[in-house]
Amino acid sequence: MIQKVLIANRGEIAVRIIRACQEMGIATVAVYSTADQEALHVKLADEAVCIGSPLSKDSYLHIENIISAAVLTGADAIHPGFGFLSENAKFSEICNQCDIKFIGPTADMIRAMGDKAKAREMMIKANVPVVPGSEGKIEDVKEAKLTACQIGYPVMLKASAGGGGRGMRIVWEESELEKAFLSASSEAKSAFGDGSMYMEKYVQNPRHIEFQILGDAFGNVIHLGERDCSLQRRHQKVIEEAPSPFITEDLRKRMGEAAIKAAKAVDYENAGTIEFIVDKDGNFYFIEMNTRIQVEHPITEMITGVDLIKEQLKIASGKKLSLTKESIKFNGHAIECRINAENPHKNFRPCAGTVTKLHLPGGRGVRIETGLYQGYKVPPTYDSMLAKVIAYGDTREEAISIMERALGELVIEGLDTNIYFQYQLLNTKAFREGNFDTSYIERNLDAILEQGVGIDAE
Ligand code: MV4
Repeated sequence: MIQKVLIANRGEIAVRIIRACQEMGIATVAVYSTADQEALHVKLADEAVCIGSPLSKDSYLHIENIISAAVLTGADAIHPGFGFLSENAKFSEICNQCDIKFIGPTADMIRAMGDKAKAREMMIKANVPVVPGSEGKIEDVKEAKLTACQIGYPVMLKASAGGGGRGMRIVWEESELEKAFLSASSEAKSAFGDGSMYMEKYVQNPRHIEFQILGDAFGNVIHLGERDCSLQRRHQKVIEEAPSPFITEDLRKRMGEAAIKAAKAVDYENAGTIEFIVDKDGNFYFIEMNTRIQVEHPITEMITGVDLIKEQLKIASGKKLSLTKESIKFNGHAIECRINAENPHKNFRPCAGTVTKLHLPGGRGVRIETGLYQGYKVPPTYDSMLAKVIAYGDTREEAISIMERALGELVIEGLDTNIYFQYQLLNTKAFREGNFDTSYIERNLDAILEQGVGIDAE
């Protein structure tokens, strides 16, 4: 059993993990950079260790410093949260070599799924639908041309080591292919140290639907339904919801089965996410698997009543999943709005500064995940996400009205935020009708920014 967890992260996710540990009677160790001395996670943890200077590479990405902090405090497990070292196979390996349990999948699993071409190959073998494309990696321009010819244009070139939108190129016709292949590959080589590429048919304006899964050390795998993450801007999710307003009960069943098949095929352990894209005709395709807890995990928690962080801790301590397919009941509808320190009217330019005034909403159906408090100084060094507002209602309509009400109560002064932008997005006809895809925000940015609140909703 795990007795003390070091949280190798910061911000709201560090706070979220500390809270789960406290409820389970597990001691907590926060780590922090010198920019985070006053951060909430440092105040809430039982112990805190400074691991370096503000730049992530000198602190939250500094493996030796984090392991030293764990050894020094006698932590027997490390929770990596998301981002930073959460999908770093080397880190997972080193933790376990030091007899510190990494709360997540094995290094081999992280490595396999981190290689997107390999993941795709494994899914093909497991009979999980993937986008038509190359079997594995594409070695050169000649092979790229041949493959594109077979699947037909437009195609998408993707870096095996990429993911989350990095190292991708859309290619509309053969004349563009050579240049795109060479530039994407060299970009990937310098960004990830791996220039290998694969190819898929380009699916235009897809929905992004992901399934939450949990697997234990005994080969049991369950899914906890889907999240619709189609509302994004530049590969940053803006609003997520569960269940998806787009997919039918039949599609949900088939996608859920495919997600379980995917996780079982790789013998997955701990929490993970199977990402699919879904085209306008309802065809779905595996694109990536994320081997971490995700930012948007609370919406799944709201509709299932499952505490995913506690499940991660139980799985990591070798317990059998107590949840079964039959025991998981889906209820109601949850929406998450990410609140960022940014100015939507200045190309979403991020900002830093002191929170001079703060009022967090509450009441029925409202959940807030944040590391903010009044007087806290938001450093300029890290991600701009300040808080997540999660609304839960019996129906999608109720969840939306609870979210609108909650955003109206939320006050964050001293920084630019996207609170009003979220309000405007929530009030678009497309959102109200559940009729949007992954390029909706970029295509309609001006209209969204002009959208009033409440009045033009329908
Ligand atoms: C695609 C695609 C269309 N066709 N693959 C972007 C991030 C990475 N996870 C995969 N992505 C995409 N892959 C094919 N074959 C469109 C996207 C895509 C996207 C996917 C999910 C969520 C938002 C997106 C925004 C733009 C492009």
